[in-house]
Amino acid sequence: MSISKYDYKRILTVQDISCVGQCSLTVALPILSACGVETAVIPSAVLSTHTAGFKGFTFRDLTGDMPLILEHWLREGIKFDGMYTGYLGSETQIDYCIEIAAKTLKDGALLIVDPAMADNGVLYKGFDNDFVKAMRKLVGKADLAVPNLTEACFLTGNDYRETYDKDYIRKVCADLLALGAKKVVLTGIGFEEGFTGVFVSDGRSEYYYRHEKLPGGCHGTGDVYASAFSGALMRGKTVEEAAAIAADYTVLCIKNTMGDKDHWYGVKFEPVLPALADMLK
Ligand code: PXL
Repeated sequence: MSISKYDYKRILTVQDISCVGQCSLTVALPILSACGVETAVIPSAVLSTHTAGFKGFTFRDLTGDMPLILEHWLREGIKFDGMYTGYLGSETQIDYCIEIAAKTLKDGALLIVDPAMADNGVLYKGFDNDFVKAMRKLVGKADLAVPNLTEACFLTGNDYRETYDKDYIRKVCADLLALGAKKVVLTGIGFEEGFTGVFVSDGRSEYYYRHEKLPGGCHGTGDVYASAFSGALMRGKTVEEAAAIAADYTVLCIKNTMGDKDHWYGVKFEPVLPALADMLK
């Protein structure tokens, strides 16, 4: 096998570890590694499982470790080419993420924010309006904000709709950009029966990538998408290319999981990781 040479980048991802459930760090770390990107992590909390469907999960908050980790990294002069934030557990963690980004990102590095906090019109268990308000600040610092439509509506105060036209989506994007985000990658946006897609806008230009809509929702697809998107960006793909690659990979993951009733808690993303690596060649 030949050794492939490319611009090798280091990304930091900050999110929880759900020990079982195929989401957050147990998805981000393998996907970013498969993309060929050095990945550093800050686990913001450790849960026995994710919170969407399991009962009685444990939750160990690691907020107190975040400033200590940052202090050590500053002493070591550790810097990153990118930072990707996912599910965070509190307003304080959001503030630490803003500080970590300000102090550890190299010039020109990208801050990618997935405001993982809601889906299907409702906030996940444990989140409230104060958290949404704090998340607006982090989204405002993002080079790339990667929300689904529910998250985008909570962030901007727009009514969540199941059906809509392009002008509604343009308004939601404009309101996200008004928070300060430089570019928005809105996931799960469908204008036609049987299709969904990704809508990308920076207020000057827009791009829409349509893909198959598969029946039934799968938990964890937002984390799969944001991880693959971040990995593809770190591999030098354009935002539009990365948005499309991440969509194609997420569809593959869902197809690989559909029909397995025992696997309701996440997507079987591992068997199709080689396809993601191929898309980045
Ligand atoms: O997939 C997002 C996610 C991440 N981490 C935890 C969650 C969820 C969604 O419910 O509960 C702990």
